[in-house]
Amino acid sequence: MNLQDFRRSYAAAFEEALLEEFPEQDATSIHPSIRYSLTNGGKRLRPFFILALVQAFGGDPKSAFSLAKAIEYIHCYSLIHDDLPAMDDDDYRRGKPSNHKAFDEATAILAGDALQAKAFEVISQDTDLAAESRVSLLAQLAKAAGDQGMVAGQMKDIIYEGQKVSLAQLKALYDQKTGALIRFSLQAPLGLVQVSDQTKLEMASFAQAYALAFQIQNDLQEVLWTDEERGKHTHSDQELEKNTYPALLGLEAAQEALRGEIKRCEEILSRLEEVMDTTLIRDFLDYLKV
Ligand code: GRG
Repeated sequence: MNLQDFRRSYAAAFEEALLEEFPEQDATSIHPSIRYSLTNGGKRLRPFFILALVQAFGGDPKSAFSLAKAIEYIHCYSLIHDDLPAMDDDDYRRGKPSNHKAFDEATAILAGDALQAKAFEVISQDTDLAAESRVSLLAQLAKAAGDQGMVAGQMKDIIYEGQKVSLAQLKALYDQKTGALIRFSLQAPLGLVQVSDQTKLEMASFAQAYALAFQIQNDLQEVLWTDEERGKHTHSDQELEKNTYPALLGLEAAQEALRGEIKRCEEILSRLEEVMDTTLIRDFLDYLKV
């Protein structure tokens, strides 16, 4: 089965599950703001990595729904907060007004807060998972999202504005800001299926390469794509004097770096072919095209 067919077979059930935690309610509820950001066109990259990996290792993707929901809630919260005036100050996200523009700043802050809390709630309450699994997943998610992961990366991103950083510093920032959640999506589900330590190591390397490629691609799109293609105002990284791959290395070297990470991903998947069906995961490389 290819990724398109796999996504088609789980999309409706997953979307329903994602929204069921936030039923439509009266005007005093935070739910309309949360539903707005959950339904405005995200690719669902991270949750489908989780579902596809479980499938690839012979498990039932539905058994990982709570994990997949949790990572999308954290991702959605991070984008809502990232767009706020105090952060990247973006008026548009996915071609539509960002949450604080469609609602207001206080509501956007609360929507992000509630999404983050819900991520931990859904995992902790999934009684189909063993108690030890839940505790382990909660700890891994907290680490990926918090002061050692995504938040640490976001902090570095803010601190480095207007400063020239080294490539090593930029890589470390990306590994936390974008990498932590992607690495979680590719590593945490391995705890739900039977895999060897060697496979875990290979998947960790794949996750690292994929996450870096994903961020370099994002940097390149910022330079090469129009506002329409990106669904938001472009060139904001340059305006904010942010450090990016093209800013540090130049356009061609940044494109070369992206190709290098994609090649690394392909090589790892070739090695993994012996222990898993790599078809679905290989299809995720299509998202890395600029
Ligand atoms: C506010 C604590 C806090 C963190 C924000 C991830 C992040 C940290 C900010 C996003 C900045 C950004 C645009 C990074 C580039 C890579 C990235 C995360 C892109 C968006 O992810 P996609 O493409 O989003 O998976 P969709 O819209 O498909 O859900």
